[in-house]
Amino acid sequence: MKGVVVKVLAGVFTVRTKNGIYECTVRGKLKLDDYPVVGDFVTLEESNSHWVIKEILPRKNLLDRPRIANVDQLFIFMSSIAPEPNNYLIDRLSVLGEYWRLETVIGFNKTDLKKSDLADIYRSIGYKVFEFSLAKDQDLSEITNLLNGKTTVLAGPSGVGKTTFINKLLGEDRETAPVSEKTRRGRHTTRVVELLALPNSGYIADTPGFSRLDVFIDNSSQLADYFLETKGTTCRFQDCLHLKEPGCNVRENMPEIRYESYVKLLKEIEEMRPW
Ligand SMILES: Nc1nc2c(ncn2[C@@H]2O[C@H](COP(=O)(O)OP(=O)(O)OP(=O)(O)O)[C@@H](O)[C@H]2O)c(=O)[nH]1
Ligand SMILES: [Zn+2]
Repeated sequence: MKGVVVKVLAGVFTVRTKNGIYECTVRGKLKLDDYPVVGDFVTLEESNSHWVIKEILPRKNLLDRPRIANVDQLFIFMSSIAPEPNNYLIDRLSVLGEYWRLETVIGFNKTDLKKSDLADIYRSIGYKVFEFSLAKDQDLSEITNLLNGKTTVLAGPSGVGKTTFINKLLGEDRETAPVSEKTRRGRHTTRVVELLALPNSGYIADTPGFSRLDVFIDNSSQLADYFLETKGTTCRFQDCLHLKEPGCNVRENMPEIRYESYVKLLKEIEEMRPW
């Protein structure tokens, strides 16, 4: 039987299959690297009347912190106000999205309170940007269509409305947890990553901590490649970090606030280097 690991907690692997949810263990002693992670496609077999993960199918990708495999899409989730959107956070997340080759979309919630100042900038760069209000009875089908059939990670600061969004998406289709999980803390406080099955098809994961992810690009000259607006632009200078060189066309392709983030990220990466 095949399935997808939707949660890992205390050695119990929750696997969703066509026939329902199974709580599984792994076979014998595995090296830590061989353990299944959330998002893994696995095969199961029954052994002594309980279910065991027999095999992990090849991964398309593996994000770390949080560890989650086979991610298709990154949904950068902000609010236009309360809290104010943090463009530096958007930029580091968008860099991660490019680094992991994820489809990346950006959403600004709470447009009932304020129109987003940043939406047009990210649109001009080439990102798909949504502005919406979860407080209103707004049609979200454009967004839900984009989530269909994919595994999406939701990343954004606290208070922007991620939980409200997920509850709205799942609505009455929200699955109840298996009996043995009834004592778990609510999802609001839970700090483990969990894939939630969407009503049609696809999964979404709220990713606590994802926004804190370090940028782990070890060659600073590559950083600009992860800025979408520089795609297809080759700098006319060799070994250019696009900092001071007059006439650097990579720099010219970045909107000012993106360029500021680029410089800040570059500094962060250089400071992380042990040499
Ligand atoms: N005005 C307004 N308030 C909203 C909207 N969407 C959500 N909220 C409110 O914003 C607050 C935070 O929403 P949550 O869904 O808990 O935010 P979150 O991103 O999950 O935050 P954490 O759980 O801390 O990660 C709640 O009081 C929501 O009712 C909106 O579109 N407009
Ligand atoms: Zn340059």
